[in-house]
Amino acid sequence: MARKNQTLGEFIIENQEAFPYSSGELSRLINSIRLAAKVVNHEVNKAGLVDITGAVGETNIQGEEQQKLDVYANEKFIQTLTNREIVCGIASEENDDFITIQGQNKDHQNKYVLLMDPLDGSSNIDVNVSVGTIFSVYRRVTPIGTPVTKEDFLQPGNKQVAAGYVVYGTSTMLVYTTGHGVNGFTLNPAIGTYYLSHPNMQFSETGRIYSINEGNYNHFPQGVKDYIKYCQAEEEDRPYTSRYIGSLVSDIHRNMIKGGIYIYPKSSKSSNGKLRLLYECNPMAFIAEQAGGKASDGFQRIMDIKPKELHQRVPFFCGSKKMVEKAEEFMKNAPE
Ligand code: AHM
Ligand code: MG
Repeated sequence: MARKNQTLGEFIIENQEAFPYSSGELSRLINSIRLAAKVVNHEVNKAGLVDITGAVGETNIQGEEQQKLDVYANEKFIQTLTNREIVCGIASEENDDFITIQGQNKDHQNKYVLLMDPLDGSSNIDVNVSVGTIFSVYRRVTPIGTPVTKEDFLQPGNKQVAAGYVVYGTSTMLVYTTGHGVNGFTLNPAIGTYYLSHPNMQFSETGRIYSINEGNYNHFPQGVKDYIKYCQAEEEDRPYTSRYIGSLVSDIHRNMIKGGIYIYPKSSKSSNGKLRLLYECNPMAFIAEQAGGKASDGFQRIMDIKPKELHQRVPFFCGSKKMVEKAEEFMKNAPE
């Protein structure tokens, strides 16, 4: 039972019982993510001190080379998970190929793979706008005891066993699901503890916010243009409000709390949109569905798409169920 103000540590232990066959690996995995997220959070919060700590490429006062934060976050997550021997492989938006983790005894005994976008929206850091980490966990499909293969990573989203995000915002929050609803934990930075602040998060069935980069309007498919016009029309509960941070985690997080839709469609400039199926869309889709929302590529369920490559991109419509369904209706009706 989720209780408000429970710490994340307490929550993980209590909820481990929800997995009767669990060996505790998944709990340890979430624990490691929470640890890495704290370290990254500390660094993200220092980003504004660039004149003091040194800019990217410079050497700081401790003689360390200053790194770009997305590279730093990537290394921290990989390091934390590798050292704890929890996963057998990691695929990251920052790396061309997946990483195999054989374990101390070189016996490939771990059963989960992790896919992540270590620091999404990182172009926002320079202007002090929220960024996030997105992660997704699958059980490997190849036999335990052998090295992971690409097949372990190229699973459809409906096979995810856990997914979540960390938003480094006005406060830092870890939001995740293991398929039993969505819970959000807020970090108390003074003592480094996450507390359950948002139990059982839910997308309202419909909402009044639409989030899309309208600067690309002229390049959008007709169905998306029509849906935008629908959002702007003077009717009962419309026009809707337009809100676009340009940081996926923050845009989805806000829409989940307030009710809304996020769209990154394909365009005449990018035939599959911008977002990555494995690192961004599938984990957000799992969270959205677990919160009563919906995620689609405009025509079909995101989590049913069989991935062909690690860095595959896909159009993304995600949010309050009725709003996504409405957008799909416009997509279906507009001949291309
Ligand atoms: P990134 O992975 O390179 O950071 O790009 C992903 C980000 C998302 O967070 C955001 O929703 C989107 O790109 C914004 O793109 P655009 O500036 O084209 O609207
Ligand atoms: Mg990204």
